Amino acid sequence: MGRRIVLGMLGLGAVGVAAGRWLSDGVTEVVASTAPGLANVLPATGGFRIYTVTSGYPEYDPATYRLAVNGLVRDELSLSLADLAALPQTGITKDFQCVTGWRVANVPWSGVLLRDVLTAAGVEPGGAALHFTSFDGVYTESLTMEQGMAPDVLVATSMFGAPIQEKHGAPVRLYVVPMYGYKSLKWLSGIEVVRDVIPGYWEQLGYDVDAYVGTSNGRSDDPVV
Ligand SMILES: Nc1nc2c(c(=O)[nH]1)N[C@H]1C(S)=C(S)[C@@H](COP(=O)(O)O)O[C@H]1N2
Ligand SMILES: [Mo]
Repeated sequence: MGRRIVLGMLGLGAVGVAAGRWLSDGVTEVVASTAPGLANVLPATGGFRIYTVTSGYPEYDPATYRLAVNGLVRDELSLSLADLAALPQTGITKDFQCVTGWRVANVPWSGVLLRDVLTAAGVEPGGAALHFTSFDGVYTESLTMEQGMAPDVLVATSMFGAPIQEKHGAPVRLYVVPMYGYKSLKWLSGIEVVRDVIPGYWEQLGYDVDAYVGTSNGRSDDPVV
């Protein structure tokens, strides 16, 4: 996957790092703050800003990548990329909106609906919420089960007709259509079915757990649905 210098591995957390350097595709300024979207800002591409709270993109091997689905489920799953590709594929073209204000219109995504993954695992009684983890080792997210079972929440493997790029969360990220971008966790490695919502990374720092575009976080953006 190429060598990466990941500052996070040197023990530099995201919040609290005033500035750093990240060396990969050229030298890039990395800044940090406590706003979801102004964490570590790498160069903008196609209207997107690239965010990571760990000062780089975590490495993975496509051959050994697995998405773990566990917790209150009938069958724990460990899904390879081939397993994900074998599940029903769904395409969704919608806007991507960050709570800090930027929006990219009409982004084509595809992958497996989260509800299809959950159905394959079989949610047990009492499984009322979802806890998502990233193999960056830091970022987390949450949804209620009802939110996660909606027909516009994608375990995305493709974006703009191509495999998701590393900077956008390769090989697998969430895309939660109706919510601000911080819900769309990158570098997805785990989906745990739990009883109660566990607030995610930015939510522990004060952002709304229910992150609907247009009604949350004191913003009034046009909804993307
Ligand atoms: N693992 C991880 N996922 C993340 C983030 C992050 O810092 N780390 N940032 C979130 C935020 S605030 C936004 S707006 C989107 C940005 O997606 P992009 O980096 O592909 O543009 O990713 C979200 N998912
Ligand atoms: Mo964001």
